[in-house]
Amino acid sequence: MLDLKHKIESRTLRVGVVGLGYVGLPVAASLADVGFSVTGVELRADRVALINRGECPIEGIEPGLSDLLLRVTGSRKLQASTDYRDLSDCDVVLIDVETPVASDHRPRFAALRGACRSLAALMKRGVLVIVESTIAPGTTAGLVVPTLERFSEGKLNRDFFVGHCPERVMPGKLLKNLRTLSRACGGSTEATSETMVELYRTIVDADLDKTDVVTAELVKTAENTYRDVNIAFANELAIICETAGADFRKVRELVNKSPGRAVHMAGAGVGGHCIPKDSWLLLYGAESAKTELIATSRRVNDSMPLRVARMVEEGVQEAGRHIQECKVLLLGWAYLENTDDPRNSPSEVVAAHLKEWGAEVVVHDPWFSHLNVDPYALSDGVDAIVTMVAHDAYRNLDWSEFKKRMRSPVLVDGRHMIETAAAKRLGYIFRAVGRGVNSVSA
Ligand code: SAJ
Repeated sequence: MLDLKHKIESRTLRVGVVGLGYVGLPVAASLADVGFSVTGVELRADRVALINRGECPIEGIEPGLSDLLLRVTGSRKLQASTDYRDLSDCDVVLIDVETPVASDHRPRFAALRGACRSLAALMKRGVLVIVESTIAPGTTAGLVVPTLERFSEGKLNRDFFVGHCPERVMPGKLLKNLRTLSRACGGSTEATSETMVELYRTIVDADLDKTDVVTAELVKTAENTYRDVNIAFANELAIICETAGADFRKVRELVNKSPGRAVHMAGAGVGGHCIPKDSWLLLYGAESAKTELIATSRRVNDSMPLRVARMVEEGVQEAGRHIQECKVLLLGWAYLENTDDPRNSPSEVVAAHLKEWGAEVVVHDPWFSHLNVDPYALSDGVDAIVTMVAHDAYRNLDWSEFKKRMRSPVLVDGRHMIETAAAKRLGYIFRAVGRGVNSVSA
């Protein structure tokens, strides 16, 4: 490990990064930018070609990433390849491949296993392999190490070392999060953790916390599980407010005045690439632990899109219609406000339920070019409008204009975008997450 520390100090360390996506590309480019020679291996030849031309294959607005990429590929400090053999001379290899969770809530580690197997066959003696992908607790010991030992015929902490440093990327803030968020540096030995801190110190301004591998595996999955459980509490409180005829937002505001309270925001569901899956990764890694809250929280959050679809069905019934003859407009397709990321979007689930019941569904979203049409024209003849995403662009809509154009005046608010009194004054049949049918607005 001393040798690696010297190479880090002198910037002669050769770094490999497997997987040049949201996680791998920013870290590869950042390490290259501080002077390391970095080889990125990516399965997709088209992405490799783009990157080597200094072009950024990541969609969306990522401040600083395109310029950084142009700089480090121009200086050839970063080179991309499809060939694992280009990693054979690397002293440290970061693994940044996808670790998805399937519909059975169990992780699919095929990409991780494949990366370890390909790397093991050619990695040099003494290499430090650091998994940055989010993994279930126990995956390093149960999958990464055995695969590396088996296909390298080497031994952990003798012929190679491993670490886990979970990523905390967020689309739109890839470089900012990388530089400003703390990282757990879980090493297979104390010296390994120290070396990891030395390496990440070259690109991270925040805390770098030495720890063991299992703790590092728990940190990322637990921090997102914490958020999911808190959102589930907010959603259940909203359901209680609906039946109690109260306004969740007012209850939340007054509860949060109490020290140490921070009730999250109830809504039409929980989407994205992290929160819905990390709870399942945590549970998968702790199968022997008898827990209930975490899985129940997932079910609560996953029930919210159906709850919103049922509000549409109730609303059109009140308007004297059957859902199967209705047309519904969803405002928002992204999983999160002011983003163009549709992964695991609650809107997709609401649309599926409504279509299953025979309704026609039209979608608007200013962040998707093919959905960024005139929302008022889109509302001609619809029977219900649903606010699914709290995009800033939806803050100043003309609800009276919508009402004029609709066939039936049903409005369902999934993200606290309209006051109850205003909706009723305009003559809407109104439903909202967290607000009873007769509740008074906050
Ligand atoms: N949501 C709610 N109520 C809330 C908060 C979120 O319903 O109070 C919903 C959102 O609408 C969205 C989903 O949950 O559909 C996820 O929202 P998010 O704000 O958690 O955004 P993510 O999925 O991008 O979460 C990421 C996570 N960061 C990483 O995994 C590195 C999370 O840990 C961060 O807290 C979050 O970004 C953030 O706010 O930065």
